Amino acid sequence: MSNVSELKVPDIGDFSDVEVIEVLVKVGDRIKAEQSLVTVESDKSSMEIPAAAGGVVKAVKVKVGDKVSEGSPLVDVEAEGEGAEQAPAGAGAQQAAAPQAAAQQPASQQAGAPQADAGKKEAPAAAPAPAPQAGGAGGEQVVEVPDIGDFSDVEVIEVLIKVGDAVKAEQSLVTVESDKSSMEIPSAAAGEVAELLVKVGDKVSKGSPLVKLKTAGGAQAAAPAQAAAAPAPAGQSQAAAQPRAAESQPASAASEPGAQQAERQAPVEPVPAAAPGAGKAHASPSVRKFARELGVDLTKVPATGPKNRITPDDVRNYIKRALAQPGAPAAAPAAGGAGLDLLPWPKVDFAKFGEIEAKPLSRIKKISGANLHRNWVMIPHVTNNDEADITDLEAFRVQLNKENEKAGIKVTMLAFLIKAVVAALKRFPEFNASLDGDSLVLKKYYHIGFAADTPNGLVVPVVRDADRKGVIEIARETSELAKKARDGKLSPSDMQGGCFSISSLGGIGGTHFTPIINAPEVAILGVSRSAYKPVWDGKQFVPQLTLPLSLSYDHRVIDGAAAARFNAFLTAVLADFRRILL
Ligand code: CAO
Repeated sequence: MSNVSELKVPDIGDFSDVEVIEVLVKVGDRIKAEQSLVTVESDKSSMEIPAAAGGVVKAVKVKVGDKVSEGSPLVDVEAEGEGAEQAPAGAGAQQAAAPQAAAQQPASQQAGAPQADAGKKEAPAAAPAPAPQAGGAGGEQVVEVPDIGDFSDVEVIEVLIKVGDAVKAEQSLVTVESDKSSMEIPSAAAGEVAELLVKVGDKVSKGSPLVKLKTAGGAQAAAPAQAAAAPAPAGQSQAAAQPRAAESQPASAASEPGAQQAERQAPVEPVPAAAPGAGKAHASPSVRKFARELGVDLTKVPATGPKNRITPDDVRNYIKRALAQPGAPAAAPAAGGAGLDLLPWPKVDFAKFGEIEAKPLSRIKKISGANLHRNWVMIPHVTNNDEADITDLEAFRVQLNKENEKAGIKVTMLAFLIKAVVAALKRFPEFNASLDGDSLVLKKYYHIGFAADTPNGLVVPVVRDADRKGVIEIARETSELAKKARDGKLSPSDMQGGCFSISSLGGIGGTHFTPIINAPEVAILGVSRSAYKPVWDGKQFVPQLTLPLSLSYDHRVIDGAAAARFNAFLTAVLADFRRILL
């Protein structure tokens, strides 16, 4: 008899709302109890979540980029016959419990709790066992591995500091790794590194000494220049050893969606956290983060570390090699002549000419700016301008809105444009594609992004599966997403997976403009303000409501003729929406 159970994320302490970086099973897979289902990662650790029961995977309920917490559904499995496996802990499949201690504890530890069972234990001495020896006058302090539950005898895979470094409280000292997860151990105190007490390959457990620090007065006496690394107050020093739940993203995600997006996912980010196969690369969280910041796909980086692990140097060397290749955008002129041998940016003392105010760029602006810059420099853009006759469509839209007034849903031109773009993408599939080296990845799904102007900068929420939605549903969704964008509440998944973007400035003004392609997409449609124009119909001038369309395309992928055809098709659909049915 068929017996399908839902396997969920088990109790993993405070380690909540963490991102899925890899899904390790697919529908049809035959899995065993304890087999890893997904890998999750916070900024300081990663872990695999094991199955509580074995069977055949019937449905996978998460995807890369999703955030999960305890109780989040992961997969449905169908138990097979009498031999159906259960987790040793006997947990029902519904509870998906009992991940191996080695996998579970570090997560909860990382998440702010050496209290692996947060709430059950008192916040234990996450601080190193010996109380800081440093008094007000300073001294030396040995920082040890705090209580990290059953996560014992684990290998040090990275030492992140060296003798002489000024270390801040909470700064990561080493990365340790078990067979299922890795985590960084933070310092309980601030000071100068006097001696390293571990090296790569050592096994450590709770209480293992990691580093000897010169703290406070001692450090100052020895090296006054290090004063900036002021030791944390005692209370803070205690807290320091508690890896922090707060560092798992939700708070900042909520407040800085664009920045998150830019860091973690396309289109405004270089390499999604979900880069295909990235999770399969063997690397510590800090190396993953480093790679993400630089837009490096870890699956392409040759590993030289122990057990085939990717080290920070492997990432650096990969980038150096990539830059040295002929044609690399940032290659130095000497390395092949492809570099931009530009004059330095002009430095002007503006205050000499009048009153000024320096205002730092928002985080979203800084990150999206860097992405826009890369896209502008790396993609050979061409923009094809056209005009669509939307006289009838606008009349229809106004009529629809009158009819639906009570329902409170405003049908926007943007919603019609999304629908029309989907029809055009179906007709011209190379526009629904991304370049991957020498191949073109053609997408069979239709997720359309739209640029939204927010007080903090530009973000690009995505309407998923727009081909399967009607205009009214799309209008509702774009209005919800635009509101979330303005409120700074977009989640990373709201901005992922876009195939093609629309930038509509129609509500504001302008005649035409050159939108910048949202890499790795290959085209973007800019829409300006519609206006009545006199158009000759063969006998007379008639008024026509005309919508300016500016299609920027990646000329490496799309020829000028194809772009003109795409725009012509789009204008035909907008002029007579019945064409969408053809
Ligand atoms: N021509 C003329 N009027 C237009 C129009 C067009 N192409 N598109 C919209 N309008 C009008 C609408 O009819 C509406 O007027 P009423 O308030 O009188 O009904 C008004 O403009 C506002 O339109 P809307 O509520 O339908 O919003 P929208 O769909 O135009 O835009 C959104 C939504 C999220 C795209 C918009 O708020 C936004 O952020 N636009 C800026 C995008 C941007 O910054 N792009 C540049 C990126 S590159 O730097």
